[in-house]
Amino acid sequence: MQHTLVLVKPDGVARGLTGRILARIEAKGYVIEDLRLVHPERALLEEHYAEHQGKPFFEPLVEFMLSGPSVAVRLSGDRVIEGFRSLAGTTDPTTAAPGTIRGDLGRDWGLPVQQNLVHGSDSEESSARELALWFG
Ligand code: DAT
Ligand code: MG
Repeated sequence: MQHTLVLVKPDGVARGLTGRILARIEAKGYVIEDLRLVHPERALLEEHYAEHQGKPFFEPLVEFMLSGPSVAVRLSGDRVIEGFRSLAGTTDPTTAAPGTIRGDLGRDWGLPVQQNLVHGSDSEESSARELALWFG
């Protein structure tokens, strides 16, 4: 059994898609073990996205994540780390496959790619680190 951190990012919360996104996660059979609405501080986001520091999209990404609350979810399930990333679709909503959260619900008309609705941890190491950051 694995755990992962899922975030419904500020665009997903602002567009009122939290329920639809959580419904897809639950329909897949994953278990919501904890859930909270978070107004993150810059320091939390800089740590969360530490691997991207120095990249050109880092600052716009952090600013976007500061633009409103996110819903943080602690999920459990068999192979949930790769399973959720598969459900989310690839990073860019324009090319994310239909049937995925980003592919079906992500807006792709001229919006920056960081507005892609969800985050999911990408390894056991990052899920442990990220769950500690968002849930303490
Ligand atoms: P993912 O969220 O699919 O794990 P990532 O970890 O590579 O993607 O990047 C984190 C976020 O940063 C991603 O959700 C959107 C944004 N991002 C990634 N690559 C980008 C790029 N080339 N230009 C703008 N934003 C980008
Ligand atoms: Mg990532």
